[in-house]
Amino acid sequence: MGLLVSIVVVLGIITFAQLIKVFEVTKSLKGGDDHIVTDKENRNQATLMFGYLFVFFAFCIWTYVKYGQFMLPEAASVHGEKIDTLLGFNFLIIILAFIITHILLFYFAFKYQRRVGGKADFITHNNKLELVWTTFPAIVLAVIIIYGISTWNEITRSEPENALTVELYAKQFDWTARFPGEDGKLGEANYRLISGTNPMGLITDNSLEEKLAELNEKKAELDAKLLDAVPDGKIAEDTQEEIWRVENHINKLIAFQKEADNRGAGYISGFDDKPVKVEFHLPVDEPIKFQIRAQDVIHSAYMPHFRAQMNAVPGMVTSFYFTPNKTTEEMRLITKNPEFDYLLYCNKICGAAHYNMQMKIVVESREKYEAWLDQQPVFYAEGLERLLEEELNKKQEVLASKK
Ligand SMILES: [Cu+2]
Repeated sequence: MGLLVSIVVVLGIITFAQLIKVFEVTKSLKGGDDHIVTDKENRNQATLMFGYLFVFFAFCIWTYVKYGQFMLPEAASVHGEKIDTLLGFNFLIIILAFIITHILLFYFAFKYQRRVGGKADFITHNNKLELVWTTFPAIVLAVIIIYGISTWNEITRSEPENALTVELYAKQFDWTARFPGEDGKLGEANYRLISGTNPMGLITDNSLEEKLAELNEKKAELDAKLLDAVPDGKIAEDTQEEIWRVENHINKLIAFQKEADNRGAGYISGFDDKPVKVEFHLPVDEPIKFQIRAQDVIHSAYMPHFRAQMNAVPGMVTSFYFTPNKTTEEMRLITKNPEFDYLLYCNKICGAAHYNMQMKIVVESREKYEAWLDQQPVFYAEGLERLLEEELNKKQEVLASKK
């Protein structure tokens, strides 16, 4: 079928070309020069061009009417209203410039259509024109930029007090949200602690121990391999390098433990942290501080309904604060869509399954939020009590030794 269609298309093109040839040959037989365009033909083209202006504008209005429904609904955060006003202001300027320039463009094409014997003005330079078309856009741009920067500063500079801190952790290809436990504090994290059971690299006393045990085991294996290898051979060389890498890793982890010993407190705030997948909840009308991290490549935490976006960069912690001011239920009424849900997306094309990086966000009352959080399992449940006890014993020992 595809082949048949292509054959028909090719034959059609050949027929059309042959027809044009026949047309040209008959014309040259009749005599007369068809290369001279008459005033009438020019007028027709110019009128069509001006007419196109109205068709084009009508098309623009039609696309807005038809697809305008896919624009984001009203903002669901306090600062979101400021962003929307800023965006509206920019749109106003852009649409005005669009209408004026297009009317001029097509009107001039019509007005200065070619006429037999017509002659163009010869202008090399015009200071007044230069001044107008430099100053005017400069002023408009300055207004846009100053308004934009001041809005951005208003949004990002006012770090709210007593904000609930939530971590958003990105990796190829999913999000994990982490909520603080009873202590209200998120535990520290470091990429050197990342393992199968600790994908976010949380630093807790037990995750340090587990990772150290894993690395020591690996080192023992490598040591044995080195003994078996031919001395000074390629395998020996590679194994030695690997051993140095593992030793370096072990030393870095021991440094973490020493740091804890020096300050006389272990890494305990991470025990009761609650990492959650697929969906997370937020209390309405309370400031939320997001701390954002990435494991592998640059991702971006994008929550369009709250007008929030911040890059997730490996090796650093970025943040964004906002206060959600409409619950999911309220937003369902506003959008008249009973299935409406807030979403967290990844907004950097970070790899093959980038489109999978999505999390549902439920905004609800403080009571419902707390009930939800209570049901989420803590990061290290079994060890929590034991390690807290050990911690207490250690502190007492330290106190006793000081005495
Ligand atoms: Cu991503």
